[in-house]
Amino acid sequence: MHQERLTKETALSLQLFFHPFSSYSQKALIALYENATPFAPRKLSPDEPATGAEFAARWPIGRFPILVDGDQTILEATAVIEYLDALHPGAVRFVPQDARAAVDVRMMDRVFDNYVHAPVQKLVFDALRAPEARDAQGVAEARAMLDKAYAWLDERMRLREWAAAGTFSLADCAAAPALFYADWSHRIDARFTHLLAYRARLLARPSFARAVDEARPFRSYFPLGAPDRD
Ligand SMILES: N[C@@H](CCC(=O)N[C@@H](CS)C(=O)NCC(=O)O)C(=O)O
Repeated sequence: MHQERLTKETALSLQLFFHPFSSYSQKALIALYENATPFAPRKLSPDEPATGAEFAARWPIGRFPILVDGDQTILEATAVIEYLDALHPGAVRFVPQDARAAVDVRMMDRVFDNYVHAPVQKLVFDALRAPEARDAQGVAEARAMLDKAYAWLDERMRLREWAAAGTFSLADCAAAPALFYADWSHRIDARFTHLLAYRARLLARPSFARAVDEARPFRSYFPLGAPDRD
């Protein structure tokens, strides 16, 4: 009984500073939802200036999500998931114990962040700029990067259900929002059937489906137009 209360109190010490429509926030939310990990949602919104002020004090770089656990602040969605896996583990483990499998998972997490998520952000941030401040060359480079990433990932996913290690992992938490918004930003060509099927599997995963549903009210914020196919 005492142990149960302690476990609950420890878990409730978790706070996530995030926004539901933010792709990197969704990456962390997937991990929390997978294991039904209790946490206090600290939504960043103009209606919550105190939350914004606390977030700014904790992380001057200003990128979210961040996780707070007691006196620890964990920055970067990958580190948030690694932290949850190590210190608040649940039935779904995000980084395998096996060293080779763990490297594969971390490698694919980097692939999704660097070669899908980053170019998508470039396209989105560029679209939010005033027309005279836009960066045509940077946008063309981001689109070219996505084309290369889609082709590589399509082959990678030809015989795989999940991105790495034969099981749902950190890599899939990274992949889900990255591929979700990638298709909205630079459509994944229909010939990439394995990649599109993987994206559909991610969307069917209850943890990500929940994050997508919670973000629906904010779709009008998407500067490139939010399609209603998802
Ligand atoms: N490398 C960071 C990226 C986080 C990130 O770029 N978050 C976006 C939202 S998806 C953000 O904070 N945007 C606000 C801004 O750029 O001011 C991570 O992995 O968590």
